[in-house]
Amino acid sequence: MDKKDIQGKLVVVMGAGKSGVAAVKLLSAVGAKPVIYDENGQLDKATLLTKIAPYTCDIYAGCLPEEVKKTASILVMSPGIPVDTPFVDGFKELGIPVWGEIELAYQFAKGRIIGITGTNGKTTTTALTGKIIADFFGKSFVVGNIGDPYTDAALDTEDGDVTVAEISSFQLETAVDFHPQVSAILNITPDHLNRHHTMENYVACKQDITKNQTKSDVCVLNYEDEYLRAFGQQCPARVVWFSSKTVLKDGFYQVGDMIYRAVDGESISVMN
Ligand code: UMA
Repeated sequence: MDKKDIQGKLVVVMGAGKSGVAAVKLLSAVGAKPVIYDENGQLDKATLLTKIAPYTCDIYAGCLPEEVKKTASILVMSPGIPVDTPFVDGFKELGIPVWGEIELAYQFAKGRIIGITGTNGKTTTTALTGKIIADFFGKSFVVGNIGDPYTDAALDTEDGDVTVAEISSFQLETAVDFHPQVSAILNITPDHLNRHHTMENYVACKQDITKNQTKSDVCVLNYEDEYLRAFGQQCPARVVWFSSKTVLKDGFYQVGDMIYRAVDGESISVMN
């Protein structure tokens, strides 16, 4: 999105945690008019204002006035807040786009993205990938569920940069145009079912990291995961498999202490 398209527009940021604070700062920096809404009626507004300094905005705790809702251009959700609620439906019925904080960052970020999801191991994988990218390119941006909101870094990214983003299923629910050039789904086991209701929804959410990818992009998948092995057949991106158990004909696999790369059945050792 071009900054001029959002200048002066009222944006409701829902949630006053890390994501909400970073979203308000980005929106203020690009000239939008953010307001924060949090369902916690006991919210400490004074502390929140110190977190969003040097910017400032209206804060609504416990209730959002109808006139604010009606004049909003976008609703930006924090990841911890469910989206299948009458409150969020109300925005959708008014035709107001509902974005997650990741989508907001993506709209203003530059460069390429590696997006990493999965039930377990994504924080470690994101941190290690960020280190590899920083060693190779001289710098990297490591963001997302790992604890540093993408919106904090988005405006600092430039065309040649690589951002490594840990993306949770909550964040994928509200991604719209978010398009990583490389995605990875490490594994899928039952988790967060109170939020996603069924395993089917949760699996679909994880797979959605590829929804804007094409065959020019790459999706790294775990060959040992039954959901992912099936998804590999219909994945919109070019799949690169990895396995810690199976000697693959194509992909990366581990035998003993060694990691190998196989192409058309020909293997070379990559590293110990
Ligand atoms: N709130 C509401 N209504 C609700 C729930 C919460 O108004 O129904 C308000 C709370 O009062 C609070 C705010 O929302 O003020 C909290 O928002 P949040 O829960 O989205 O928390 P943030 O501090 O913004 O942190 C979020 C992620 N939290 C969750 O996904 C629950 C952090 O992931 C993430 O690091 C951070 O954004 C930066 O992007 C944490 C997490 O537990 C680590 N993630 C889960 C996981 O890893 O399993 C998915």
